[in-house]
Order: sequence, then C-alpha cells, then structure tokens
Amino acid sequence: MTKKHIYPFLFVLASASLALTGCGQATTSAAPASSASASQSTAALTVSDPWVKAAESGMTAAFGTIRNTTDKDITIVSATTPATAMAELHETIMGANGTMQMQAKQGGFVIPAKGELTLAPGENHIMMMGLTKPVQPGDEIAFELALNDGSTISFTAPGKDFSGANENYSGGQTPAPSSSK
Ligand SMILES: [Cu+2]
Repeated sequence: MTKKHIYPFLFVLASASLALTGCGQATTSAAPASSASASQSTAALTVSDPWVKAAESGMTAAFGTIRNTTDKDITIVSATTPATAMAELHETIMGANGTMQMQAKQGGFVIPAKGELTLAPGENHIMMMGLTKPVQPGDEIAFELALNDGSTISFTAPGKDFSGANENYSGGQTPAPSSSK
C-alpha cells in the first residue's frame, strides 16, 4: 500500500540541484535511431497533447498520451530528440523514504493493444538530459520514438511552463541545495 497521495509540487525545490546530480549516472543507452523509415500509412501509435516542461538548461521531460491503434501490444524501446544529448524512458515510483523517485523503465514503455499510456508529471515520462539549448514556452521540440518492431514514430511537442513533479532519482543521491550553477 502506498501512503496518501504525495503532492508533486513538494519537490520543486529539488529541481535545480537535480539538474546537476540527477541523471549523471544514467547509463548511456542511446540506441542508434534505426532509420527504418516510418512510412506506414496509419500510425501504429498516436501521440496526443504532447508537451515539454520549459527549462533553461540541464534536464527536463516530455509528456503526453500515447495511444496504440493496433490490436497488438507495442513497446517503445527508446526516444531521441535533437533537443538533448540523451533521452530516456522513465517511470516514477514511490521510494522507500516516501518521496517520488524516477528511474529508467526497464524494457521500455509497453502500450497495450488498443490501449494508451499516459506520460505525465509524477508518472511515466520521456526524460531529457543535457539540453542543447533552453526550452522556452511555445518552442516546438521534435521527438522520435523507436518501437520494438524497428519502426519509428515522430512527433513534436511544445514547450510549456510547469512547476512541480521534480522527482528524485532512485540512485539515492541527496540533492545538494547549493551547487546548482
Ligand atoms: Cu526522469
């Protein structure tokens, strides 16, 4: 059983230092974007209401709702975007110390047949690490999702201001409040 709902904005203060300490130890699993051109006439996956949390530098995340239009489960194995040096598929779990923690989703995101997966602050998300430039509200960020069948899905997501849902990593580092710049 989990405890009562923990409001994500409790963790806002941790964000600045997370930018430095957060995903530093993430494994470099950036799979080469297989250029199997996604030329299916009907997209197996659709992405609705995508957005990226605006951020000056460091890391941020992308959200939205991914729907599987087929009658077979589909696994998203990796995500890439020119906006960051590295993108990862993350899940958020309740850590032992009662704070929300995020970590790479083992095996990727599975979108059930005819179902959908919601990416939202405090839940699953596409982690973006090493921003190549600031993400401003209104910016259009391009993404490519690699699927388990070798195909890819592309979409763009606008930047949006959002405060909250700055989960900790399960690596267990205690964010140091001072050294954020
Ligand atoms: Cu994350």
